[in-house]
Amino acid sequence: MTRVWEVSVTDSTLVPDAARAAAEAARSLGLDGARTDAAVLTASELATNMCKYAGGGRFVAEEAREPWGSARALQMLALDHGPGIRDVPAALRDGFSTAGSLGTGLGACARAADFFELQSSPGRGTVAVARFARPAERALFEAPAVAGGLHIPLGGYPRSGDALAFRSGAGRRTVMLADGLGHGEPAAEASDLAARFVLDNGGTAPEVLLRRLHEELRRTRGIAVALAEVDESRHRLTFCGVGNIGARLYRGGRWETLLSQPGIVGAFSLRTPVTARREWWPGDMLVLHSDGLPSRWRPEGIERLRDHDAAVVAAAAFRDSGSAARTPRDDTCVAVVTHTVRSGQGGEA
Ligand SMILES: [Mn+2]
Repeated sequence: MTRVWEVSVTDSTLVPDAARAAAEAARSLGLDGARTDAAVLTASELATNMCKYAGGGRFVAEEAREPWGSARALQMLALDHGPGIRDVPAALRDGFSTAGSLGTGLGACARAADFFELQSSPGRGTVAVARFARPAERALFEAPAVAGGLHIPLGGYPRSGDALAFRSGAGRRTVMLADGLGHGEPAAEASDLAARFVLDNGGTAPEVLLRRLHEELRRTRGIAVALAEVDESRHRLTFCGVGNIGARLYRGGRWETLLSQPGIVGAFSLRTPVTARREWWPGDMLVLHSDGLPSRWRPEGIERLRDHDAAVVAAAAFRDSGSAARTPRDDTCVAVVTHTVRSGQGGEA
């Protein structure tokens, strides 16, 4: 389920690998020839730019779902630790090319994709996210996603042991991030089972989901998991977690760490879930991450990006937590949920 095509684009000879990864991912999602061609063109441009202007970077293709729904799209991510782009709007105009900045072709990427967003922090690097959907579902993916994320499997392995699910039902919106114990196939089986269970059980409260996951996953290795529900009409966020998943809430202008209980879901006995309840207002943001993100990562500063697409925020968090020299020591997954009313659209900012 969480199939990931990752290419470390360290020099221009690897640009075709990124294009091939995009083509394989597009085919596995059932995109038609025209959308596949658009994805391949975009992958080539992004990979070429990373080589030319950032000394290389990481290209990742995976399936992404429409927030809280079931429509699926191809999501491609380019991430580098280069000097960054000072003027992003100018870089997206055709014909723009300056030494030390990104070159031509980004305007073409923005036109080819159903959704395209570039975020650059001078001195830290650049992330770009592009999504490609089936023709009938393109409209569902045109706006920046309010919920999204990314997977980076350990060592370029094609499946992630971490899994992510966003689901709505009965007026509830639930996000789950699961980290299967260890890595490789058995870890992926456990976390994928958890994601499917959450997708099949929309409208279930987090503490109930947690208990039911514990029974569902008995025959697996088990998972660390975080579950959160956002209820925008009641301005309420509910959270419960077991094991090592980072959970950071930006609420009312400051960051708070939401704590999980120790344990493994699916193994031994599960203690009574401890549920945290917080308010949830426009401008608030929740970040969940597996332990592939270094424990020293601090979210401060990421809140400035909360009007961006959720996967762009997740990618920027991953970028800023590491460097070109650092290779994660475990599967990494980062998920971001922002309030539907973005801080720039009124409400409290
Ligand atoms: Mn892990």
